Amino acid sequence: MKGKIVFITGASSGIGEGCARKFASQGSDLILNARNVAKLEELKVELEAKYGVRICLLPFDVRDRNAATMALASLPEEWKRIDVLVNNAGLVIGVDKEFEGNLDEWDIVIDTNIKALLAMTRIVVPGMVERGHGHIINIGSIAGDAAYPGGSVYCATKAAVKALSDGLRIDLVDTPLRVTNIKPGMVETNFTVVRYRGDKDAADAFYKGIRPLTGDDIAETVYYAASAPEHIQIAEVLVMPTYQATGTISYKKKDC
Ligand code: 8X3
Repeated sequence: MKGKIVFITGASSGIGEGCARKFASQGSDLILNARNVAKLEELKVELEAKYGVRICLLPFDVRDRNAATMALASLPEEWKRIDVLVNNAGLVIGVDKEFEGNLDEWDIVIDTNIKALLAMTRIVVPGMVERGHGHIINIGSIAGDAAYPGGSVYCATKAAVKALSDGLRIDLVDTPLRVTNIKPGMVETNFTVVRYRGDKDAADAFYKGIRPLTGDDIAETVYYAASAPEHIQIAEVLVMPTYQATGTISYKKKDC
């Protein structure tokens, strides 16, 4: 992966940040996107100094299609040759029942998890097809496999990520491009704090009694898929902590 250009959305924290660290440690050059410019700049300074890689920052809200188009178009030619697109930006707000939740919050979730992922794919993949080279790695979720209580809309968006990944793989079947859907189970990141609308105690309680995965753990799987030999397409990976069995069944120890 040395010298490859890897574009990561939502790179300022969690799985996205983990991916930035992992790919940089293996010598890849990075295009990092997120809204938090200060965090991106910090990451750029740290990873460039540590690994001697080049990092280009593209701060924009992935939901803003025009900003995304303009940002990508503004890249210098050498940076436009993206080898790997990691569609990571995603979120959930609230744990409401489908008939009780806030439609404006659900707009944000649907626009980010589905429409922005689709837009990034639409913007980046034509160049990959033209160059005959590229890998699209979507961060789906175990939530896309089956709905669970309080997760209706989020689960629907991640089921959509699976369908978009499978559909893209079909549409690219006569090309050397690869498409991967990584489906994490319980991962402890700021994601859960946002899910509980900033209630850190509720987020901590969610992981009590089980050792969740970290963003770095998922980054290992993303890297595994990206670095597999060209003739191997890791289509889908479900990654859970030990002691988790499904989206709703996990074993939580009482005293830890
Ligand atoms: C997040 C994983 O288990 O909260 O995609 O659905 S889970």
